Amino acid sequence: MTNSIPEIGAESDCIFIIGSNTAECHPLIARQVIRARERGARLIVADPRRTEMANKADVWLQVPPGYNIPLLNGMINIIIEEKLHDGDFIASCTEGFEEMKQAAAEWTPKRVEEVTGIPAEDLRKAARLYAGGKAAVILYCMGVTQFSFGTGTVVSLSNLAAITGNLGRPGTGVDPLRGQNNVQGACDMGCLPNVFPGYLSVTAAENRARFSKEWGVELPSTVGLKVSEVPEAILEGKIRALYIFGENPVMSDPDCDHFRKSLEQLDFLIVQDIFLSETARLADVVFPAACWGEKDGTFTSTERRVQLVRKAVAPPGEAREDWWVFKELAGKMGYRGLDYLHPREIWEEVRRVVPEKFGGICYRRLNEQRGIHWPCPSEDHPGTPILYSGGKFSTPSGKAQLRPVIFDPVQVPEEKTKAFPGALTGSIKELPDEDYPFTLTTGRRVYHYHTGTMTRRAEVLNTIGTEQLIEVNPVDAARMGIKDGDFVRIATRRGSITAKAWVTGRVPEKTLFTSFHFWEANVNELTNTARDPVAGIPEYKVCAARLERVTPAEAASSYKEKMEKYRLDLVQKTKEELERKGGEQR
Ligand SMILES: Nc1nc2c(c(=O)[nH]1)N[C@H]1C(S)=C(S)[C@@H](COP(=O)(O)OP(=O)(O)OC[C@H]3O[C@@H](n4cnc5c(=O)[nH]c(N)nc54)[C@H](O)[C@@H]3O)O[C@H]1N2
Ligand SMILES: Nc1nc2c(c(=O)[nH]1)N[C@H]1C(S)=C(S)[C@@H](COP(=O)(O)OP(=O)(O)OC[C@H]3O[C@@H](n4cnc5c(=O)[nH]c(N)nc54)[C@H](O)[C@@H]3O)O[C@H]1N2
Ligand SMILES: [Mo]
Repeated sequence: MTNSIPEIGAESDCIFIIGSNTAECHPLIARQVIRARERGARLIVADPRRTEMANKADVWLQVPPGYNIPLLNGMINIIIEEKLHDGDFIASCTEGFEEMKQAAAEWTPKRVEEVTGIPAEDLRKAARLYAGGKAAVILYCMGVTQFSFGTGTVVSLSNLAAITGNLGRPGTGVDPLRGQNNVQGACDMGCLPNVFPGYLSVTAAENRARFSKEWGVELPSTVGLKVSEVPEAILEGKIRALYIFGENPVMSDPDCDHFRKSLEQLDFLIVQDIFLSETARLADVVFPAACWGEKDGTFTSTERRVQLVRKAVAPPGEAREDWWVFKELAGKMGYRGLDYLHPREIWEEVRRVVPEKFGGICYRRLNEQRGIHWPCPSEDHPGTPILYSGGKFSTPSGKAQLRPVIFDPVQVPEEKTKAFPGALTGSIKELPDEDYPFTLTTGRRVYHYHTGTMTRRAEVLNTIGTEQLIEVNPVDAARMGIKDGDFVRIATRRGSITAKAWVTGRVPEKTLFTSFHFWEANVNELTNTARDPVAGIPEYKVCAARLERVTPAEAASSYKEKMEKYRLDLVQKTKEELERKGGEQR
């Protein structure tokens, strides 16, 4: 996030939520939005589904899955045309305005309405509200990024914020709501294929020298693979062994059957997890890990705030802290550089090697206050809740780079890419057709977390969010004779799943929504592996699907099939148990 969470509740007078089901996925941030509303702040929501936040909005833009770029270019266009932009900020703090403006110009309100169905008046209202705010903030999440053109859409958002001067001040900003408790920290520490800790590129010799000096080894100068590139690399024989920790890709990766098949080709698979996940079941070696309440260390939240976590209970059985497992394994392979005694020593190394970001964040201060926002270069520095203060950016020129973003649902014509050489482009990789007439979009429910390894073990959550549901619009349901609670099958070019229909106006016509929380009906058997060329993120949020009603008997046979696929060991165990019991009786 460019700005901090409390600013939303205290300072923002316009909040634009796009592609985020904030109430279900970031309930504490949703509270800030509600606080702001109580102060009179205005709310714009762009989401294909009528989410809780959409219900509370001044304007709800019901964008069809995949059409964010026309919507954003449309808003930019209106703002410039109605002279609502911040000319001073554009002149002194940005570069590339003219080209960006020309690329957006084709998306007149009328054209946006024709292509997306969003009423031109609603788009105008949204543009005026956003540009009219003194401090307007954008909150975005996976409904922006999980497309083969996610990077382009994020660039559109930063274009929108920059032309209205909504950066570098309290209550403004572009805030990606990060997902996991420590995904920000993992990225900060270099759990990415192209950077060392502190986002220092691996391709720059001076960066390699900095880390080599500390670690005493030569470091590779080439960028590694992104998660989404791993299955192909395995199938091509480029990867023979894989070490997975804190991830359950057999359930969470797109077209997961494909992922699973690739794992079978490995010579060796290690999985380190706190539970025996669907992926861990396929491993040669499983390292049981300690969970968050069982270890010391730091987590960095979505607002770049480094916080201490403290061990409350001892890990059960043979479970060990992740860092300890890495240390032991490195030791067995002859490297002693990870021989720390406590996570504090690891953090001290981070401070020493990347002082420009973390130098001033020490355990003493973290103990005294509730976290510090990086960058924080020295112990007398208060931390940085707001990035880009005074309109100064971290680019070589110090100015925000505005970039043209062009979109066509089918394919961006060549003359357009030629006309805008620096442009980011987007098109949807799988549009509905005769065979697959629905648009399928996927995501989360409030009761469960991702692949359910943790939340499906929590009794209370399991009694509320008991089963997979497929959201179907009442008009489609009536046409197809589907009643609420009937069993339905969704099929795409990659596979099929069966679950109960939830007939609801939350989803638009011809659109289906469901989650990846349930192995017995895992939507990732259906999703598309097309991915963003820059970020590598897959197009989880849109693919073409077919829907049909099925009988309870067909649903039961589908359940059995998935049981055998994901829980083969359990099936085997039950069989053995039955045989043993049978034997005892005899
Ligand atoms: N309860 C719960 N909370 C969670 C998680 C969880 O599993 N369960 N996971 C955490 C993680 S890691 C993450 S990344 C976040 C994800 O948080 P979110 O991104 O908020 O959640 P999603 O359900 O993936 O999708 C958000 C919304 O995107 C919308 N959407 C789909 N297509 C489009 C589109 O083209 N345009 C727009 N504007 N919207 C679109 C969907 O209708 C949906 O409402 O949640 C975090 N919080
Ligand atoms: N269709 C569809 N698919 C999606 C998405 C979507 O919106 N739609 N969203 C994507 C997104 S944003 C995300 S973040 C991914 C999430 O995908 P995953 O990260 O694969 O899903 P999780 O279920 O969170 O898996 C985390 C694993 O870590 C384990 N774990 C928890 N704590 C610890 C620990 O301290 N140490 C270790 N070693 N293990 C631990 C848990 O038991 C669990 O098995 O899914 C992606 N997949
Ligand atoms: Mo995520």
